[in-house]
Amino acid sequence: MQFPIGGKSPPALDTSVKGRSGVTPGPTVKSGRKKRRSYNPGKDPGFFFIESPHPVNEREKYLKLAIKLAKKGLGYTNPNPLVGAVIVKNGNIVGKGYHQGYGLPHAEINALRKAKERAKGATLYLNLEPCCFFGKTPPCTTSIISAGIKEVVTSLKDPNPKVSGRGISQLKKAGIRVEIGILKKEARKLNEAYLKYITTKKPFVTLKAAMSLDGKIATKTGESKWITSKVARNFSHQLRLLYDGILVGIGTVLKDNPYLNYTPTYRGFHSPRGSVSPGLRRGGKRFTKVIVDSSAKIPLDANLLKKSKTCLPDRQVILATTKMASIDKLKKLNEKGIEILILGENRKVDLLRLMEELGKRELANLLIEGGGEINEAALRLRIVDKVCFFVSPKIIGGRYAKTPVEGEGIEHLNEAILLKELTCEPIGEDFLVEGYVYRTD
Ligand code: AOF
Ligand code: ZN
Repeated sequence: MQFPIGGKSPPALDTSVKGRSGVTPGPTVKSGRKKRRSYNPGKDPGFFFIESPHPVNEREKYLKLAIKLAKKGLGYTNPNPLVGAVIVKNGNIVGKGYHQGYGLPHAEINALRKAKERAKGATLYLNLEPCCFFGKTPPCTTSIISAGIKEVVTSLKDPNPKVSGRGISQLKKAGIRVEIGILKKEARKLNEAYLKYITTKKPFVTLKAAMSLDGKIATKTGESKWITSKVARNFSHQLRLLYDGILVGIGTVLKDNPYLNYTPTYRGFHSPRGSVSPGLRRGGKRFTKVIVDSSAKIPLDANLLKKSKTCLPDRQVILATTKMASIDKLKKLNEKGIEILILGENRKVDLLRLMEELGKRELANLLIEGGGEINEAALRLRIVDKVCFFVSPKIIGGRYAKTPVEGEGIEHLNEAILLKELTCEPIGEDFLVEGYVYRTD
C-alpha cells in the first residue's frame, strides 16, 4: 500500500502516487510530437497516437502484461532496458516473452519463438520500440516483419540514438500498423535507469539513507546500529540487486568497515516495485563497489576489498581518489585488483567526472549509500536522480547527532533541492519515502 505525501509541491510538478496506473490517453489524441532536448524524467514526451481497431482497455491490458513480464528481468538486463512482449491473435495470447538478461535475446524474439507461425497476422504488444540494429543480437524489426506481424502496439520510443524512431519507421515501411504512447508513464518509470543512461551515458543515481523521524542517521556518539528495523534493513540490502554498483565515502568505510555485498537470494526479492527472480545475476553483469577516498586512506585489509563468496566472480572495486594520494599506497591497492581513478588535483574527488567514468564502464544505475558529506556533494552537483529515505519511528535528537545531508548547507530556502512524485510506503515498522530530484535543466 502506498500513501501520497501532503504538503506543498514544487510549481507545475507532476505529483503522482507510485504504483497507481497513470492516466491513459484516449485512442484519438492530437498528432504532432514535441522535441525532447534534455533528459527529464518527469516530462511528457508528447507522442502521437493513431486510431486502432482494438479497444483502449484491451491494448492497456496487454501492455500491462508486457510490463509485468518485463519486470521479471529486474536486476539482470542493465544497461539494457526491461522489455516484455505479448503476441495476440483473435483475442488469444499466442506468445509471451521478456528480455531475461544483458546480451540475451530481446523480448519480442522470445515471444515470437513461442508464437511460431501463429504470429502471422497477429498484434505485438511491447513496452519499448523494437530495436533495428545489430548489437549483441540482430535487429528485432527484421524478425517482426518476417514473422508477418500486422500491428505493433508499444508505449515508448526507444531513445537509444541507434534506434530513436527508426524501428517504428522500418515497421511502417513494411506495412505494419504502429501505435505508440499507451501506458507511457508506467513504461518510463519501469525503465527510468535505462532512459537516463542511454541518453546521457551516465548512471541513474539513487541516494539511499536510513534515519530517525527527526532526521538523524546516528546518535551524538555516532551509534547507528540500528536505526531502522530488520525488515527495512533487509529490504534496503536487497535493493542492491537492482543496481549495477554502490558508492560510499571513505568516512563510511573507516567507521563501519562494510562489505557492501549484495546477497544473491535463491528465494527471490519481492518488493512493491516487482520481484527479482531467484538465483545469481544472468547475462554476466558485474556489481561494482565504488569508494570515494581523496587521499587513499582505505586500509588494505578493509572488508570491502576482501574476496567474497557471494559477490565473486561478478565483482569489481573502484577507488576514486585525487593526486593527494600516495603513489605507493595506490600501487598496493592496484596489486589487489582495485581499479584506481585519479579524478581531482586536490582535496575533493570530482564526482561529475566519476559519473562519466562509471557510465563508460556501463553502470546504468548506481546506489549511493554515502555519509552526509558525499550525499550533500552528490545532491548539490545534481548527480542524484532519486532519493530513497527509510524513516524510522524514533526520535534521536541532539545537535551533534549526524544527519543524512551535511556539508556547508544553504543560506536560503529557494536554494533547497526540490523533490517531485513523492511516495511513502510502510516497510515493516518503518516508512520508505521516495522522490525524484526536480530538475530545471
Ligand atoms: C528491444 N527489446 O528486449 C531489448 C531492446 O546489444 P543488444 O543487441 O542486446 O541491443 C541492446 C539495445 O537494444 C538496447 O540499448 C535497446 O536500444 C534495445 N533493447 N530492445 O526492442 C528488448 N532489450
Ligand atoms: Zn531488439
